[in-house]
Amino acid sequence: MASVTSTAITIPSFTALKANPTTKAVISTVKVSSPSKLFSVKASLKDFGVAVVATAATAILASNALAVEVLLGSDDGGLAFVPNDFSVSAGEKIVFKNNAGFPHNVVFDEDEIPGGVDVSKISMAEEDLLNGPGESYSVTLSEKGSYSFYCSPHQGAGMKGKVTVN
Ligand SMILES: [Cu+2]
Repeated sequence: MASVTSTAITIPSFTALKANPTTKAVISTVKVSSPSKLFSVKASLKDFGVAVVATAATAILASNALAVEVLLGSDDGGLAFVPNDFSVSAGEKIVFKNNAGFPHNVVFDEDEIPGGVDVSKISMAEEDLLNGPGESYSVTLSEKGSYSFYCSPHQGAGMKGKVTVN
């Protein structure tokens, strides 16, 4: 106990001790030890997030070799998928990449995909957005057939597309 209080007392806890000397014992055991635990939890979460982002970026770079790229937003700023009607082979990766007019996303229409395909496994969530230049979303479709998709922020503006998997 003695070592905990001597190392963990910080300026905020000193202020608390001065402000309320009658609860000195409680403050020194509860208030002093919990902030250091909070800090360590925050630090490890932050490190974890950075590691996940780095891994995702590496995976995208490594997998671009055999991929079809679809631009999100045309070069002139139009709210469109470019191309908006295309074909891929089953199992071929499709990379949707922010180009202009973002934020965009890629949501498949559950009523216009082959039967048995789980729309939640191929779509971004309606509320998830690609906000920055070059950000991308990749999907691999293994069931043959026709799939329709749209960008939820720009669906009303006609940002829709179709892919045929052969
Ligand atoms: Cu969009």
